[in-house]
Amino acid sequence: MEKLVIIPTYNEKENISNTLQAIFLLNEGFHVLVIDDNSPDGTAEIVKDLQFSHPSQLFLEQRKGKSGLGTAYIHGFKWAIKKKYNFIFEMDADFSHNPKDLERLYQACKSYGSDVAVGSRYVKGGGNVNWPRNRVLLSKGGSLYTRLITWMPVHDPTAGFICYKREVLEAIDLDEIHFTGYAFQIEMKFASWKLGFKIKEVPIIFEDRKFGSSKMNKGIIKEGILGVLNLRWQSLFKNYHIRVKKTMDMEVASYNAPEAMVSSKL
Ligand SMILES: Nc1nc2c(ncn2[C@@H]2O[C@H](COP(=O)(O)OP(=O)(O)OP(=O)(O)O)[C@@H](O)[C@H]2O)c(=O)[nH]1
Ligand SMILES: [Mg+2]
Repeated sequence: MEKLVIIPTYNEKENISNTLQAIFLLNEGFHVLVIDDNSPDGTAEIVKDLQFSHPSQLFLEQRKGKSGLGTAYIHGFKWAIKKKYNFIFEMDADFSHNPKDLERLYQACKSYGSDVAVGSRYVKGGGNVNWPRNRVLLSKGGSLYTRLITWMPVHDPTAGFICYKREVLEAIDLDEIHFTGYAFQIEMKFASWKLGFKIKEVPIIFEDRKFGSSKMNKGIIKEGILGVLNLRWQSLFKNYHIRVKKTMDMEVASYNAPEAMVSSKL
């Protein structure tokens, strides 16, 4: 179990099939877990059809309704840890993230010593293509704001194309991550950084989606603005790094949980 790409989906019927095929065509041994929130457009049915041709590579988790990108990833991270994948990726379904870049993110962690590799638009060689001016401004402004407040040394803190070593996700108490949108992406990097993990930015070109519609909304922006302040406050006065660090007791509890369930059934 080496590499798992987690893709959250909500109404991505125009994109999901091509995205999955593009990942499998790489022939680099990536497994994919789609987390679908009961998309009314039938995204999950398309994934199920593809599972017939990729039974040992493609997995699907279906949730009852739209609960946000953050909780979808937390669900996927827990699934990946349980299955003992070594490298766990975040990726959008809408081709904004080029599947061909997956291998460079992987190599940054596997061969060049990073714990977290961030596909970054705001380092040399990276950029945005076809994104409306207001979205670029929002993204760059948000990155600057996050860096000024948190002092986190990441140029693209809202990026969502990422490779984590399993050890990073195991070290974070995932039940303590409550944000759902951009703030979720910022907090995952912030927690990794606060726990002392090495973050490396790998340049990527981010392209605006051609099909389907954005799930971006004002609530996500508001959560981002307040969330960054909250993270800084907690790290200054509330021992953030202790709260977010998974303790040995928790590890033992989650390790014992399945056995406890089995014996109670017996
Ligand atoms: N499971 C799940 N997936 C979601 C949810 N919201 C968004 N997604 C997926 O998360 C990924 C990113 O969402 P997008 O709407 O593309 O957000 P974005 O990339 O910030 O915005 P755009 O650039 O405008 O597309 C896509 O694959 C979406 O289908 C959600 O509530 N649940
Ligand atoms: Mg998108």
